[in-house]
Amino acid sequence: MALRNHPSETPDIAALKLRATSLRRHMLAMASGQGAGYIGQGLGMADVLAALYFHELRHDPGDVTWAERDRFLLSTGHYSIALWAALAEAGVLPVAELSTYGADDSRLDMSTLDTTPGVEVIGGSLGHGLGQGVGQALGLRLDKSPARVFVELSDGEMQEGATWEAAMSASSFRLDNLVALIDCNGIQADGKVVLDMEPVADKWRAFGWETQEIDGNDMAAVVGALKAARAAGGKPHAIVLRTLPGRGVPTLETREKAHFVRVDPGEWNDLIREFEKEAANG
Ligand SMILES: Cc1ncc(C[n+]2csc(CCOP(=O)(O)OP(=O)(O)O)c2C)c(N)n1
Repeated sequence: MALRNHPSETPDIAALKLRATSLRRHMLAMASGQGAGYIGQGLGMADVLAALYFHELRHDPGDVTWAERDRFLLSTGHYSIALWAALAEAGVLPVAELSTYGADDSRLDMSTLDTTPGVEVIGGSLGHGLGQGVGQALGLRLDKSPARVFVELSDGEMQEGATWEAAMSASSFRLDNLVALIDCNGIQADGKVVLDMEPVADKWRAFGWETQEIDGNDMAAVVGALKAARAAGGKPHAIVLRTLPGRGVPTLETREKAHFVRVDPGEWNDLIREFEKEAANG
């Protein structure tokens, strides 16, 4: 069993940042190839995905059904562009296949399909990831498995009752093998998050979760929070991630509508040039 990742006490932050840059590069190539994509969110979550797939998760890219693997559940299916980039970078999917993103018959849909290797749940209908994560965490505990479950969910999904039913269950069942990664990017479709969810961290604490709140685009902070979430203690862990949609591409960082980006072919080239300039400056 060749395990690519084992969380070490001395993570290589510089190498993880380079992975995040690589994920962003893959995402821009995918979206420009298709002419459109849910890229704002993906760019915002690139640092977290890099930290997970290249540091925190115990997984085997050569055997995505390994029973003891840590599970990563992407609750927001439309963030699939970020997952495809991470799975390809990790060696689960061929990098060449990324160019099929969003095309008819592609395995790399604009929303997740559970037939694609490395996908744990379908996330097209929002608000169900955390409940599925609770079920998986319970099942793994019953099996006495060391595997942990990481569920990504969005600020928009916190407006769905099912999320809080799951949150209540997780603390009631004392699921300390469960980590919620809450992407607070401040947008919900083509506007700001509709309902005021603040104070987000206090809500999770009130539901019995061990809660941290960090800058989700600060690699050292992400790795540190994931490390802290390894502690058992009878409570599920929530990490509230403040991320910037479009992170790494200034025009997208300041774009009012960053949910679904469709621009002209020439403009994609401009965005890629901007990204490479930023990436070169570190
Ligand atoms: C149950 C459900 N309702 C509505 C939608 C349609 N929908 C797709 S993405 C989206 C925006 C959700 O906002 P958020 O989850 O915060 O994601 P972001 O805006 O950051 O992409 C909506 C409403 C859906 N996929 N599932």
